[in-house]
Amino acid sequence: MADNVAEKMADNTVRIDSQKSPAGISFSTVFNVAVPFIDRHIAEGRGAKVALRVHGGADCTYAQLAENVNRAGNALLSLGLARGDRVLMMVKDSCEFVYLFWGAIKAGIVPVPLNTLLRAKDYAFNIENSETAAVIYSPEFAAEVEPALKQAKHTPKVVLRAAGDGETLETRMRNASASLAPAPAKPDDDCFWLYSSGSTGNPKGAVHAHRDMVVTSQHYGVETIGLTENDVCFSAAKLFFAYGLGNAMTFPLWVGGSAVLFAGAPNPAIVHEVIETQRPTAYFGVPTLYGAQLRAMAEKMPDLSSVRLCVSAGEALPPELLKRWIERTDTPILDGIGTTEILHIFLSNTEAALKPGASGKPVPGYEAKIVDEAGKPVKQGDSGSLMIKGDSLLKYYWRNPEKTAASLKDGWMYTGDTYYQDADGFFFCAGRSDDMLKVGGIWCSPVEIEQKLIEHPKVLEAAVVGRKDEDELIKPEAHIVLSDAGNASDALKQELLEHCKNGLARYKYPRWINFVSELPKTATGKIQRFRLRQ
Ligand code: 3UK
Repeated sequence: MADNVAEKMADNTVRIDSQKSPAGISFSTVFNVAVPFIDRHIAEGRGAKVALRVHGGADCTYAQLAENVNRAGNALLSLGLARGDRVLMMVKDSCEFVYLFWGAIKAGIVPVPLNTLLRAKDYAFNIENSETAAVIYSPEFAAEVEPALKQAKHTPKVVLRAAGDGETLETRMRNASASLAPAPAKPDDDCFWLYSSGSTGNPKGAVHAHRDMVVTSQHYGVETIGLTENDVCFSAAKLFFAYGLGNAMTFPLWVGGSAVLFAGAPNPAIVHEVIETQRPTAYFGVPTLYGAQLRAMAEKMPDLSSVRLCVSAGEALPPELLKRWIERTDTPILDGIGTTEILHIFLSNTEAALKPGASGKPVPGYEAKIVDEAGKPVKQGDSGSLMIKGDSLLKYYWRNPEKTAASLKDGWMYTGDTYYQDADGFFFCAGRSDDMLKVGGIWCSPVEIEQKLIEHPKVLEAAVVGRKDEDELIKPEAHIVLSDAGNASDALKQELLEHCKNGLARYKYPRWINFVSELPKTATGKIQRFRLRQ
C-alpha cells in the first residue's frame, strides 16, 4: 500500500499523514529535498513573504530565496562542479549561506558547512579528507582559510569568496540563470555532510540523506515544539552547527515561517538587541549563553515579550539555570539532546512534560534505549549507554567504515552518552563514555588542548579535564607539569593561555591552569583524567 502511494506521488514531494503519531512521512520516489523546502513555498503562494531577516541587513523573501538558490546552483555548475562533488562552506550566518547550501543540493552537489571558528590546520584536514571540489568562504575567515588552502595536499578545483571584491560567489550568481531543474535524487541519496569531532583522532564527515531534514523538521520542529508559518526563529547557535542549521534554517523553511540571521558572535548584549528589534517567537540558545543572559538581565531587563518558546541543547541545562530563567522571564526553556549524527533533537522536554535537569522523553519518530556493555537494556534507573533509532541518522561516516560499524548497529546509533531513565520515563544525562567536553555547547577534545600545551617549550606534561563553573557548566581546566618547576608563575600562566588562544579555536582555551608536580597515571603510563576531575 505504502509503495503504491509513493509511486503515485508527484516527483519531489512529501506526504504527511498527521492522523498517525508520529506523523507518517512518505517521500516520492524521485526526491530532491530542495524542492519542498524552497520551491514549494512559491507554489503555495508565499513568494512575497519574508523568509530570511538579516539583523542589520536586507530581508529576503521566499521568491528571492528561490531565485537565488537557482542562481547559486547554476553558478556551481558553471564552475565545473558535478554531481556528488563536495563544496566546503566556511560561511557566516547570512543569506549567502542559505543560497549556497540549497543551491548545491538542488544541483546535486553536496554542501559541507564547516565551523567558522576553526583554525587553518583544521581546515587543511577538512580539505584533504573530503577531497573537496570547491571551497567557498566569507572574506571574514580568509586569515584561516587561505593558509589552509596552501597547506593542504589536495587542491580544490574552485576557490571562491562568498562576497566582497573581485570574482565571488555573488558575482557568479549575478551572471547565472535564475532557473534550475532539481537534480534527480532519491530520499536516501547522500545530500549534505557535517563534520563531527572525537576525543582523539580527526573529525569525521557524517553523511546525511535528502530525507533527514524533513524528518527532523516534522518530528521535532512541528510535532514537538509546534512551529507554524507564524513563527520567527532565532538561533544563537550558528547555522554550521546541526543545532543551528535546524533552528534557523530547516525548521522555519519547512513550515513557511521566517528566520532571523545574525552574522556576529553571540553575547548577551547582542542577542538581547536582536530579540528586541527582530521580535522572534522562538529562541534557541545554549546553557552557557542562558547563564550569561541571566547575569546581563540583572543589570538591564530586555524586552523578550515576542518569545513564546525557548530551547536549549548542546549540553545539559542545569536545573538552577532553568529555575532562574523562569523566575525572570516567565517562559520555560525546553532542554533537548541532539547530535550531529542524528541531525537534531531526539529526546526533549515539552511544555506539557518538563522536568528540570532531564533531557526529556523521545521525540515522535525516535526510539531510545539504555544498554549495558553487552548491548542488553539495563533495568529502569540504572545507567548505561544511550542508543537511538530514527529516520534521520547519518548514513555513514565518510571513508571511515570502522567508525560507522562501531556506531551503527541494526539501525540503532550509539550516542556515546551515559544516561538513566527515572520512574516517570524521563531521561537524565550522566556523562560521556569518552573524555570529550562540551564547552558552551561546542565539542572540545582534552587531548587536543593537551597537545597544544605540550608544544610549549616550558611544558613537560599536561592533562585537561572538565570543571564546573559558577553556572554548573563544564569548562576546560589544565593540570601542567613544567620541565623546570622553578618557572611556575602567573606570567607563565598568561603566556600559556595566549599560546592556546593563538593555536586553537578560541573557545578551547583552559579557563584554569594549575601547576602540579606530577600527573596520576596508570601502570602503563596513561593519564587518569578521571582522578583529576572535581
Ligand atoms: C551532548 C547534550 C546533555 C551529548 C546538537 C541539538 O549538540 C549537538 O550535537 P553535537 O554533535 O553534540 C552531541 C553531544 O552533545 N548534548 C547535546 N545536547 C545535550 N547533553 N543534554 C543536552 N541537552 O553529549 C551529545 O552526544 O555537537 C544539539 C541539535 C542538534 C545537535 N547536533
